[in-house]
Amino acid sequence: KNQTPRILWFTGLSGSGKSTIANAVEMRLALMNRHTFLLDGDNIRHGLNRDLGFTEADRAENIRRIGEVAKLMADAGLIVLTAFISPFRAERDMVRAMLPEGEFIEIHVDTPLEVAEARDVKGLYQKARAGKLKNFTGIDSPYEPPLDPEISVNTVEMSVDEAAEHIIRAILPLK
Ligand code: GGZ
Repeated sequence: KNQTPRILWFTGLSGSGKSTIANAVEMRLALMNRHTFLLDGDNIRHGLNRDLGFTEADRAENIRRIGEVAKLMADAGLIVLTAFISPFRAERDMVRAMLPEGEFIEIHVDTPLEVAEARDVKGLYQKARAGKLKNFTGIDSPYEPPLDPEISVNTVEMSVDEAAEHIIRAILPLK
């Protein structure tokens, strides 16, 4: 496949490992002298999208804005990595449609709900099960897994480093 990756779009459940793996991929790209930028909850949901919550409409708007920002950064010459749950196919496909064929790389961080919930690094699943956190993805808000992602990583079988290596190999050669 002749790909020129511009946006590496990570999607998966809360606690699936999106940010961790995206960081590991970004580090490898930096070692290859690529200019990158990682968009994640820390720099988007606390800033540009601080007005948005977790209703379906707000999540859709969250992803729409992230897509527009990622496109601008890609146009500026960066390889953009995004790490958001991005639970809906429609919004992921909308971003895909903004770029020429082969420039949008959808990466499914395929961690089963049971595994993410068992890890529960931030205790959010416990809160969601207790009804203290509403509209939680996988509990009482939907996640639509990609049907045909460019890349899928199984975090049960792969370590963070193995997943990052797998992703780098899949996007080579970089132009
Ligand atoms: C899902 C939530 C929720 C609800 C707060 N549902 O594990 P985290 O903490 O660090 O990642 C989750 C993050 C999800 O934000 P995104 O912008 O990636 O979501 S989306 O793409 O659906 O718009 C979680 C935290 O925010 N969080 N409430 N109700 N995750």
